[in-house]
Amino acid sequence: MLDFLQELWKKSNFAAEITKRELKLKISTYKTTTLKPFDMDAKKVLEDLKRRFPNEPEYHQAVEEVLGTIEEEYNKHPEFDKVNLIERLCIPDRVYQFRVTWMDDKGQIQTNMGYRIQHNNAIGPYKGGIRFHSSVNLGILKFLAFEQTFKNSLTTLPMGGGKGGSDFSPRGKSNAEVMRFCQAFMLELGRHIGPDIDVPAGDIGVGGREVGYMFGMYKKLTREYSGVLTGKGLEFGGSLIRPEATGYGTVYFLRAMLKTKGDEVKGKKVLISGAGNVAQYAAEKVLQLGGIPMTMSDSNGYIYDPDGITREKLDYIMELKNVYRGRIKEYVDKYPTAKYVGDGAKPWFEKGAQIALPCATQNELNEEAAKALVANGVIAVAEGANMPSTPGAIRVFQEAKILYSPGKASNAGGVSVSGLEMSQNSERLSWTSEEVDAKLLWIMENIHENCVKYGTEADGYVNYVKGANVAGFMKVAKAMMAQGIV
Ligand code: NDP
Ligand code: 2IT
Repeated sequence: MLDFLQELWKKSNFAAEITKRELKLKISTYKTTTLKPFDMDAKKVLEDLKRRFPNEPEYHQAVEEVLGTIEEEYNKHPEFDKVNLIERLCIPDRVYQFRVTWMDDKGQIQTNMGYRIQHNNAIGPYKGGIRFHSSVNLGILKFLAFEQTFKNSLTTLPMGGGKGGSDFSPRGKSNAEVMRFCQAFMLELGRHIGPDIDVPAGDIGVGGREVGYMFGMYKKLTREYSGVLTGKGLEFGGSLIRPEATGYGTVYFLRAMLKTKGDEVKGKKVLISGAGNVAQYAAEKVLQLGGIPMTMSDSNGYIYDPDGITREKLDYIMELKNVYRGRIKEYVDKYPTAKYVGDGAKPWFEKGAQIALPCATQNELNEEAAKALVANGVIAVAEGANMPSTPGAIRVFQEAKILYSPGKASNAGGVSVSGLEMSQNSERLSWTSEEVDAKLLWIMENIHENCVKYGTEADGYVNYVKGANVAGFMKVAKAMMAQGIV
């Protein structure tokens, strides 16, 4: 008995010794890093995420951009770190991953991967698009779901963040193949979503056609008619202005940025990338405001029209892309004074423009391209796509102190009108285009105001990245604090 007690005493002393040593180590670490207990160390959080989730570079990139700009604000709130809020915000609530099996037109069985990331639902049901593109993987969707959480928070509407998709590419597939794929995808996804749980919508490769097929299958599976998806057709619960919303919203945001300099869109030449949903309606709004779109692109290359892309020419592009599902290079067959540059070239090196609107995909505008834009006299860059500028490019824009807005602020118009579609579905009413457009404009100007509020630096330069991240973060953080550790 005595032996046993002696042993226990030794052990407890030994344990105390270890604790003392750990404590000393902790104190010396705090001394060297000047961190207080309950301060977030952004570098360490990022290193941990990289170790736990390797091979997801886009996810790391998106997290790094946010942590770098919210660290100061976060550390003013010791209560956040006490409950490890930062890891709970960076790591998705839940990830679904599944195989999608479908039959092609030749009767062969194809398999693709399907995913849905439910990132955070502190302020509303998970909400975010579905992407169908051959490049889709888990890391890309995790970056998009993470970004979506902050973007949705900025909109003022009650929506959490999510994203999903598949490495299936609708390009070159028949309508019947696309339909069979969408049905097979929904067969799996359907059990994880719902109008008050998770509400998907479109993104790259997913437009009205795909949303319609997925909605049809969800309805069949659940025997329920609900607003489970947004971006639906007007005949079955879709909202007016949803197709236009992302592009229009981007240009409303651009206009608000230019206004801070006493400037306007009128008369400005604009380089646009992409030729899909966002790019088309960004070009339309630029034209309406008296600007001149000069370029559009797809993943094979871009067209440059020295005479500008007029309304008539944009109508041709819309028909080419939306009806015939053609390629942008066909533009020069119709308008031979324009040029086409292939081999995946980007439009950023063209001279003579004052504005750039990247509206295609992530990391499509690198440091070299940013330097060319600044050198060629571009005064404003508004992102229509998600994370199109690389970190090096963002540095170039901010060091040159030109107007630059990150996608989570300037492309939030799309998800905003999705939120308005959810409201209309809930009240079983449809609003007019004028009503929806006015609300969209108000939301975009409100996001701009918040960016100015949280992002204005000592010399008056507005760091829109910081503004958007801090404003988006604070709302989600406060909601998470109020809801306890769940
Ligand atoms: P679409 O599928 O309608 O159009 C995408 C366009 O970008 C196409 O021209 C496509 O060319 C091009 N593109 C896609 N991938 C690449 C690539 N890897 N390299 C170069 N070009 C590429 O998609 P959206 O217009 O809807 O989306 C564009 C961007 O906007 C995405 O970043 C998306 O996340 C973002 N976004 C979309 C919203 C929406 O409501 N739709 C809302 C907010 C943001 P190709 O035909 O060759 O693939
Ligand atoms: O990136 C985005 O904000 C979208 N693809 C739109 C999401 C939505 O739910 O409308």
